[in-house]
Amino acid sequence: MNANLSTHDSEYKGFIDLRSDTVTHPTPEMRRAMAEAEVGDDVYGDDPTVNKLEAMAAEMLGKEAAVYVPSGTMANVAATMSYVRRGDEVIVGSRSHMYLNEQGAMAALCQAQAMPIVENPDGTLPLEAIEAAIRESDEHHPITRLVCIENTQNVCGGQPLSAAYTEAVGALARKHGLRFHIDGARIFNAAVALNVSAAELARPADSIMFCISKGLCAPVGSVLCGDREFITQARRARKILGGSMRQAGIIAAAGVVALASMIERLENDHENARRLAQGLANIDGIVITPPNVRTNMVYFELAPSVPYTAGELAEKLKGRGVLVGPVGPRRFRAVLHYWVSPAQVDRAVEVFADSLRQQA
Ligand code: TLP
Repeated sequence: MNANLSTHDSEYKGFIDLRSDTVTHPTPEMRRAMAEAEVGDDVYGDDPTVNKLEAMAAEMLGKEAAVYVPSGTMANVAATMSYVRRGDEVIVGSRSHMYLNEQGAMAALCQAQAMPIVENPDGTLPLEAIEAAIRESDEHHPITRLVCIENTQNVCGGQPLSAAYTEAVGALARKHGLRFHIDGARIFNAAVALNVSAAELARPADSIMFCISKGLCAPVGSVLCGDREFITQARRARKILGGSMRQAGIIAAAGVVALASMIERLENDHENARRLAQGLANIDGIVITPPNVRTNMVYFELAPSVPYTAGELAEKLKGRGVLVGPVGPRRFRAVLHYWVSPAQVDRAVEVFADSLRQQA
């Protein structure tokens, strides 16, 4: 582990907080950068710190331009809104954030409909299924406009999607004249896990968004990247969505620190995720699914022998200082991040083991 930027004991009211990487606080370096940030009115393009964050993001993702938005959800919605016309269809994963967790924004805000495709266990959308979903030209049909993938794929286990797979989706999109967007909320986790650059993972796509507010520890926001023309459209979409901010350099400053210094250390979170998975796998009553942990997420289930639901167990764990999110009646997700140290991982495993022993 990188000693300086490894992981730190949680500061959150004494809890070991495994609910998400969205719970991360800014680091001391970020707080200093925020206090000292140069700012201006970003709607006039006058905020030097926002401009710096957008320029760094565009360069790191290998795109011409970028726009800073308040959330990952807004980044996905602004991207979709920039591409589609009323009644168009969007090919998207059935377990993706864009399909499951954005309140149907594709329909509600973009006037498009989703064509959900069931993911493979590794988080990829089968290429044949994507191709089969593309509508033939017929006046009865909507027009297929856009294909979206999620990298890492959260609900499938934080799975990183390879550059070769992304290339294949890009080739399919080009062949059929579709636009291609990546929800790369955790693209840097994927890049670190696969040992490739984020730009390589983004290259075949017209646009990609990533979050600075998750494993990278900045407090607010996401960055949407693409070519200049697309970003002009996305800025318009951000405006109508109410996401244009003024002296946003205060929060963008943390993003600049994140991009400069918080990426390589994500490997520590992946190592801690494997440590947690190994610890949990040794406890009677816990089944890790999928068994291979690739990035910073660990999904697991209670064996049928355990006489409690995930919600009931989560309450007991909370009473003992461990916060973990139930994601189904018997299923949990634990997410590792900067504010969980290896010692806290071991402590969390102990608390799980004890709580399940008491229940037996
Ligand atoms: N994910 C959150 C929850 O909303 C589920 C989490 O705790 O994982 N894309 C992906 C792949 C995401 O996981 C998320 C957030 C978003 C987009 C949205 O980002 P925000 O929360 O900034 O709107």
